[in-house]
Amino acid sequence: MSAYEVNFDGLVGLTHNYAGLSFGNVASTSNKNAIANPKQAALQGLDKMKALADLGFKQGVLPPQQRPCVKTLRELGFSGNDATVLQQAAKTAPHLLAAVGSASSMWVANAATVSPSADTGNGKVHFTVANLNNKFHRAIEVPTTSNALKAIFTDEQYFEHHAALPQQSTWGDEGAANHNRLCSDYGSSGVEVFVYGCQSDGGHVKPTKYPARQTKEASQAVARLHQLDENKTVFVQQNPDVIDQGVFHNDVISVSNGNVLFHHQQAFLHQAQAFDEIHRKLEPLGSQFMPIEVPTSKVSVEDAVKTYLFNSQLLTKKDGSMLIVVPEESKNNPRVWGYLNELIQSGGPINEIQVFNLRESMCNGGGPACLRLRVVLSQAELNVTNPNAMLTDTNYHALTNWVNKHYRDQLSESDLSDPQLLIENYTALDELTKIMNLGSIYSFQM
Ligand code: SUG
Repeated sequence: MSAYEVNFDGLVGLTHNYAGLSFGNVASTSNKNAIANPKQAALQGLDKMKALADLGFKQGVLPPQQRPCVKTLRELGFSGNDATVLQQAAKTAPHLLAAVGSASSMWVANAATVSPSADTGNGKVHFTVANLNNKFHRAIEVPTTSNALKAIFTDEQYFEHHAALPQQSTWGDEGAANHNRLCSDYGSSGVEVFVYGCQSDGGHVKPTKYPARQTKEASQAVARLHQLDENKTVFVQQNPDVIDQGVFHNDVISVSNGNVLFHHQQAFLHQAQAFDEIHRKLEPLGSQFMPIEVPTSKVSVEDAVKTYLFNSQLLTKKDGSMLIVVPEESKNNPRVWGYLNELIQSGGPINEIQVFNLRESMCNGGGPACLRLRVVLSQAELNVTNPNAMLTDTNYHALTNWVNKHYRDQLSESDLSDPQLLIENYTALDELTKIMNLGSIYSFQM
């Protein structure tokens, strides 16, 4: 059965800022207090979407969330009208205001884990919203993410939505950022590879400096929910040493597409054993596993983290060869750029590079792959997907105008207590709801 990989990119929200909220994510911590440009951030994201759509790739959009999330501040005991809640939080708990003000839902690789219908027991596309338990500012994304996915993939005949796993560290789940799928073609049954950072039941190696955000228990629960066949599922531990060097999600050190797994030499623990299992499970599905390994001698883990070489997108072109989409930071590093040019001339499946300026997102540790959620859809599934969530020319212009109309071009953490910013958010999101035909996914009243 033929199918498409549709990349749904997160639209950057109006409060995009640098608050240093993600311990273990080097870019987030080191850019704390920098001044952000939300308008430019959103336009940079839209430019990537448009360029890829123009190249013929199917491209969708996921909406941002209402921020600052006054509702969460109220749940934490702040009261009065919205302006009072914001001002009190700014005065007595600025870290909470920063957390509820984050635009982090833009990194939709962390929105959910998605299994295509070709892999699941009941033949539906399965979505499990990630609980993002390791970071408070991200855990509060869950309800709106769930509403948004249901507003886009509504038809219950084709789509099955699962609630996020319980909000407790045993079940720490970061969604598709730690999930790869290998297959011969998108519509055929594939091998789903779940990468975890630690095992909660103790006694196992784990990082010592930075947190492991994905647990094995969570990955196993998602595989059960999605009714995946154990002969087509692999669980692999990420190398704890690289987590301690800033690889906070697996998509910072590896990326898959088709039968290819582009990865760093130090990406996984027991790498050879894991690859052997992938190979064994993929072969009966008619596909030869093709790992492309980047040696440390050519690209260090530090360079991988700085340039996001592996937070790239691998996209299959019409002729079957692959395009690699990298952020400008990869081009600016001579070792990484040298490697990439060698790669595309090596005669392998990846033969073209596209470079994008995603600087605003990159400064918070979000590259091309963080900004997208891959959803494999058959033609029938695509036909029942909310068409307003697809990036057509018309939608691109509507969204660009919307950003230009509503977004500020400068924002710092201290602006989050401005009640006017909240009103700007509500006004903009109300309009976006109509552009994207989302219904009432937000809880504010206009
Ligand atoms: O969860 N950064 C995000 C970046 C997520 C990147 N996603 C993937 N690799 N898939 C995070 O750490 C920083 C926000 C701040 O510091 O203001 C932040 O949340």
